[in-house]
Amino acid sequence: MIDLRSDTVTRPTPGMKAAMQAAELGDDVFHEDPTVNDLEARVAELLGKEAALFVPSGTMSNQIGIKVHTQPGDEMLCDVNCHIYNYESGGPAVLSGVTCRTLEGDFGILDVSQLEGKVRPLNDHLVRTRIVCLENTHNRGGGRIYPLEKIRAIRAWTKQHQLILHLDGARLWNAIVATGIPAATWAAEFDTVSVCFSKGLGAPVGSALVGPRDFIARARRIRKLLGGGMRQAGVLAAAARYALQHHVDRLAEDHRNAQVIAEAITDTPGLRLVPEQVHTNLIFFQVDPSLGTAAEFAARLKEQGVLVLPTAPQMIRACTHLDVSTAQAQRAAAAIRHAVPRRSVAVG
Ligand code: TLP
Repeated sequence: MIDLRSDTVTRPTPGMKAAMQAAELGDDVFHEDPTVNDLEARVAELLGKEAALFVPSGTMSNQIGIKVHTQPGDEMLCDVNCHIYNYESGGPAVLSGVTCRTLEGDFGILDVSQLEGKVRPLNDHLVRTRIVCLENTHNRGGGRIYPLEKIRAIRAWTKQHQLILHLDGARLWNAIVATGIPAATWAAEFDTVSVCFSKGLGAPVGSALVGPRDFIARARRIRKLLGGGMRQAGVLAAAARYALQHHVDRLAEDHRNAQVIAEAITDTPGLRLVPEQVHTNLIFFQVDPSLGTAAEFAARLKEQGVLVLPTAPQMIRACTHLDVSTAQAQRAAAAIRHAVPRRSVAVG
């Protein structure tokens, strides 16, 4: 099977497993796991922040971030399709008592003009506008990369209004590789950043939350509260460290493979890329109802050994990653072309 459902489906490589096996371990709740400590130091340095916290998932990382930054009754501003609002089980409401005010981004990308006028005045009746969350690359935006100048304009605006700016950078690595803009340049615009090792980087588990030292100390406490204090977590941190060392630059291959699949979609009548351009490793496409539903189309691809993810009645996501070779991307492209019945062409 060629599994294009998500870049979370990768399995640790032999090199990664060897690194996990060799990891020096201790009890991380006592701050005594040398591998976790080393990973946290490296990630903080890479992102140009004072400190980092290793956590089990991107969801926990984002939600700890929101909880530390807010009080119940606060409000978060975000794009309507962002992961934090849609796919984290209502975390801001459940865990932090925070309401979300959503804005219609352009495939996930907000312009500062959309934020203007959205800060609520101080008034006993109103929620307190407290935090803005962005996502880069944007998952439901089709893997879109946030233009740095747009982030900078939003940052200037959040500073002006004394709001927190948090980044869900689950796939920030893809943006770094696609643009050549270093991690620290992106992170400099945010108070806090969450990054994942378990997406394109291919680690089995793990994310990191980075920010100022006092923020991370408070985040550590919330991680414990949520049951995310892990003991000999170095076995997982070793995988993340290996991924950082070996699997960042190769994301360019995933982006090239995504183009191979995108081309097949563009060439195939009845299928349409949404958005029309694929910039990183996520490919979203619409299935014309004449070809059936997204689920039916996905079932036809499955018969040919390709798994994709229906995300709406007529929408599908495909995703390239570490466990998809160029030859497999080409096979998936051929399967897509094959899954659409050829129209008979009148001859003569
Ligand atoms: N995304 C998963 C699903 O939850 C949709 C996927 O397959 O893409 N931020 C972003 C932008 C994400 O895409 C994800 C995972 C997360 C956060 C959450 O990470 P985990 O799964 O580690 O909690």
